Amino acid sequence: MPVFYDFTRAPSPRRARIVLAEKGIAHEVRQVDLASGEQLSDEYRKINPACTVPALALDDGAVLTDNAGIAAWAEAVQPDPPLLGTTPIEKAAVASWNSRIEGECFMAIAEVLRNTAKGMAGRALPGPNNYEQIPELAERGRARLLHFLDRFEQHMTGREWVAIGAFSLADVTAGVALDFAGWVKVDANEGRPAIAAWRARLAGRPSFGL
Ligand SMILES: N[C@@H](CCC(=O)N[C@@H](CS)C(=O)NCC(=O)O)C(=O)O
Repeated sequence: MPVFYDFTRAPSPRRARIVLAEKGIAHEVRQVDLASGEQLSDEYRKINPACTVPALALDDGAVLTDNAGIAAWAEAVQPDPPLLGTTPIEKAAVASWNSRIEGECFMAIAEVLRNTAKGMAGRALPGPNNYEQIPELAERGRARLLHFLDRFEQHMTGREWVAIGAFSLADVTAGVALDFAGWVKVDANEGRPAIAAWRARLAGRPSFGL
């Protein structure tokens, strides 16, 4: 059975956790304690040299070391329910929105958090190398996040799901990202009724409670 390397509180493994749950893919869970730096231990580096979670170790010994790989693998081994779209144009829309949300929203939040949190001093980026915090990046990240949310509210107005006419990976990424925005004290629902209604739909899915 695949082994899923997780840290329950962190947003990135939550994305993969939701995908595995939506697909009904059985797996064992091992927690990697990011709070105590276990991701940097020699033992975990052997599993994922990038020192990040999520990672998914497959039965044949292959290790998938990021959300992109885990989602692609999950869709291939368990096509139902589809999360990456079914027609060519749907697949393009899901990939495009997923990439935009990662770059314009997820990364903007991470910029704020990682460049301000005292516990992340010297660890402004995840991974095997240490980087100092740059306070200006936190300011820029907050501005980028707020601009993204305003564009996203316009996009979600009159829509049920983010990328296509059905729940997809883009909803997973965006839903987790907007919960993560709470970590930097941004309430994505405030003054944005379309986002609030869509998040209420997401909250009704058991996978989002994991
Ligand atoms: N590209 C990775 C990013 C994963 C990532 O950044 N994970 C964070 C937790 S949210 C991490 O492992 N951080 C370790 C650290 O901060 O040292 C993915 O999405 O799969």
